[in-house]
Amino acid sequence: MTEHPFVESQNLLNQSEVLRQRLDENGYLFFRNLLDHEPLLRVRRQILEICQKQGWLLNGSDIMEGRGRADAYSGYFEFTPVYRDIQLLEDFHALPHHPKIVNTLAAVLGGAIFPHPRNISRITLPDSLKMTTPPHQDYVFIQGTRRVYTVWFPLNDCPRPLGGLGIAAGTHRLGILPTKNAEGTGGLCTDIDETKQEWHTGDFHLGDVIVFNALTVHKAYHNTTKDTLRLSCDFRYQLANEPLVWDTIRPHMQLHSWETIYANWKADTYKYYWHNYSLQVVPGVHPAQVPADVQ
Ligand SMILES: O=C(O)CCC(=O)C(=O)O
Repeated sequence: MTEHPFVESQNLLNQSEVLRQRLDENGYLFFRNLLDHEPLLRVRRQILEICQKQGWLLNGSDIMEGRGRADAYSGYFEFTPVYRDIQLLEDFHALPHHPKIVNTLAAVLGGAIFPHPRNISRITLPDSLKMTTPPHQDYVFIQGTRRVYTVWFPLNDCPRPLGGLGIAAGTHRLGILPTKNAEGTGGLCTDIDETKQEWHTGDFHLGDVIVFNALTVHKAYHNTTKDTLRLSCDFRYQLANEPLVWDTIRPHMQLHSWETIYANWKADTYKYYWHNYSLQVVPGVHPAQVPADVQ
């Protein structure tokens, strides 16, 4: 297994052709300090307030430190009360529309961008090795088009011990790979030899963003801290004229209807925004049933 620091692309933001070539070559783009901190910290605070209400934070700690209990949840049923409240947050659902993300992707992909509304936030517990996201391709979970891109960023500095991401550079060129059942988020992993990949990784700082193709194999690292929660977001984007499946326009995990999610929002800007697009919706299948390309 070889490891390589992320190739940084923030100096190429006004050179979309070079960015496109780099994305085609490595399967990802990493930008330092792309996003202003204020909206990220606002969402961080709101998520941590929900965690605190649920008793997940360590007593007496400053809320923004995100110091949490390693045993805060042990499965879906204990996780959902918190995630249900996160999915109601207007500021969380506004983040994927950040102009720096949308404009960068529009320039790189060369057309109008559709941000998926199925927004995901993650809370990874300290010392929770079994929950770490295994190596996988997002395509099997998203489907629709192979030209769909994940934008991932942490909601605070995320040095390696807090569990950042690793990208198996160039794996998007291998097509859809076979999957197998696995422990950890998603429950499925790509059936590849991890030790033979060139893993690109590094410490994330607040505001850093990684963008990768849905066929790029990636994984999380263990949160090995004793008492710190790792908070992150993953949002998905594609060209508006490419196909997508119905689940893409449903709330993540479908814990609420959109109507419930919108009930207390102050602004209408992002409510049902996909009605303004002529989307091409195609059928999807269970992730385990997505056929691999013939290798
Ligand atoms: O944050 C994680 O643990 C996994 C993120 C991921 O796999 C993704 O964004 O597709």
